[in-house]
Amino acid sequence: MFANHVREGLSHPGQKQLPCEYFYDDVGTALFEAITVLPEYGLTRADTRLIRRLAPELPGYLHAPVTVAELGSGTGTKTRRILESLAIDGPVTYYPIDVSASALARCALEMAGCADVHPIEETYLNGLRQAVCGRRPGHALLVLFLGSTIGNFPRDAAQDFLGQVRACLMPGDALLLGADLIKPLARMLLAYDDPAGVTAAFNRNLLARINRELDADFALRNFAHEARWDPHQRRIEMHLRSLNAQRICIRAARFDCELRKDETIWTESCHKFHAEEIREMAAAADFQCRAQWIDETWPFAESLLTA
Ligand code: AVI
Repeated sequence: MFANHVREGLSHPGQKQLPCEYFYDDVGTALFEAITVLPEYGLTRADTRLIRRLAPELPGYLHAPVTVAELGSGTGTKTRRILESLAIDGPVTYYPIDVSASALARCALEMAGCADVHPIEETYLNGLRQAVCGRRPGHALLVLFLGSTIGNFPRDAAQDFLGQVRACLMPGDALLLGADLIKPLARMLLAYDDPAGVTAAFNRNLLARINRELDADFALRNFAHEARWDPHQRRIEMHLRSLNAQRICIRAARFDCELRKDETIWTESCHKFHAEEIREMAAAADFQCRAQWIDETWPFAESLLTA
């Protein structure tokens, strides 16, 4: 699978690309955790601040008892406040959904005190379908999709994804969606090109992972990290720019990749939103936006969308 995706992406006509979901091996996950505490990357702190603010209000929008399913839970750290707040009105069942078994194991340990935890090691929608099958009769389902992961989808895929989540839900269920908002350009660029070079290391680790897992010979020092803003698509793009003409051998993919000097490999898109755009996307997916909380320090929105 990984080998096929790498071969396809690097032989893509025009712009070479690699899928961003492969950033998150153990090293990539550790580097991402470091990104979340960088002073230049305010996104995760804004998400956490908003969750702290909205958690006490959430039960007012939902009929207890509540089952919570979190898409891409990781270790679930941010979710504790929400579970604790919902647990005031009765026992909460929590389905953390993630492809990382180690993150789910930590999550199950840490959340055991505030909910009945059932980890699901799956992709988002497959996991959600499993959680829906496991929901108890009479429970409202609250789906969490935090951290602006929606921004890493192409815009049309994000819209489609919301529609697919909606199709899993029943009236009275809800989706809490976190999305990063458009802010001044310099601030957005610095968040993805920090002076300490953590994001650059995160980006280059994708090549290091290909070396480790697919027996390739990328020389990481021959690639420069680049963050660009595309004003039409309203997204930061991360690229790796080849500093010279080079040929890379990826043995396990039975593929040789040729790069020209200054040619780039596009590794990630991070779309940014206007608050009203999120409400429009929600409406187009047949959700109603019941509430929206916005962080003023780092413009970021948490939207509660009901089915
Ligand atoms: C996971 N995701 C929301 C992050 C983002 O900001 O789009 C991934 C990331 N890439 C570079 N820095 C952070």
